[in-house]
Amino acid sequence: MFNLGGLCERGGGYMAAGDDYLSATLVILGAPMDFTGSFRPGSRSGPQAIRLASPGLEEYSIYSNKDLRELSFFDAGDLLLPLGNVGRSLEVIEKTVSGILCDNKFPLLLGGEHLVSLAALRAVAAKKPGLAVVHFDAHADLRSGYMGEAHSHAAVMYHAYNDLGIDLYQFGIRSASPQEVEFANQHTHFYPFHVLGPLRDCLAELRGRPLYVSIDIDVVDPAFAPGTGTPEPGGITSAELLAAVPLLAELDVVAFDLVEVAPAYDPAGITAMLAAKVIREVVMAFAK
Ligand SMILES: [Mn+2]
Repeated sequence: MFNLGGLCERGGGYMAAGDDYLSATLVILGAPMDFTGSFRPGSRSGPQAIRLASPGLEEYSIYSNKDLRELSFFDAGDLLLPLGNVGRSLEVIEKTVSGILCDNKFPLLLGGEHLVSLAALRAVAAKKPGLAVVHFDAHADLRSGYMGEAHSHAAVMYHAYNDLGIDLYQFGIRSASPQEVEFANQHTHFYPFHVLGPLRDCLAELRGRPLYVSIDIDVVDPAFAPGTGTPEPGGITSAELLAAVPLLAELDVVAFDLVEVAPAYDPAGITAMLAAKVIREVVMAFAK
């Protein structure tokens, strides 16, 4: 068994999370890193805000007809990351996600900035040949780097494709450079602006292969999710994002993340509340 002891700081966990790592089928893990955000910082506080919002929800879901209290999942808390050291922080995240996977548990990562996904993807891609990513985001994240830095939250999906050879399915994108659009048209399954319709159309080809799902909360319109570092008007509704989860539940998803919640810009707490609700549905879809 992987030893999480000393790697994480555990506060109040996500509601109804169990105390036992050994018996858990799904592990929530916070990655409180916001070192490369290109606009407004603050996503390092996202995981804790999501946990704190969770008791405002029911443990039972009328969407899935499941109850968190009947599922075996564990909240490992937030990783202790070396502040400001991007490379070492990514190593800590990769090693921990890898350990969780080795124990045959489902990693559910809470960001943090989107770059944390690259670390998790390194761990998952090493264990799951043929991995594809289902990526929900306002931004294409297909830059090779940002201001000369390859390690940037704006470059995460480029490196997933280029360095790790992962097949990319991108939904809801509504912000990109001309070069990113060209790259997407050549190399990724690129579905701008919309989520539910194209996701439904892709289900047949996604079925039966290992998938990593990455949700950048800014895929949702800032009217519903203002608490994020790079808000982009013109997005989907919170209801549409919630409706995507049961579609994903039919697929062979092996790991999941939700990133870029930044509580400092979330005065009414609605972004954290939406994230907490999406996480509840994700736990219900993939924990046993
Ligand atoms: Mn984004």
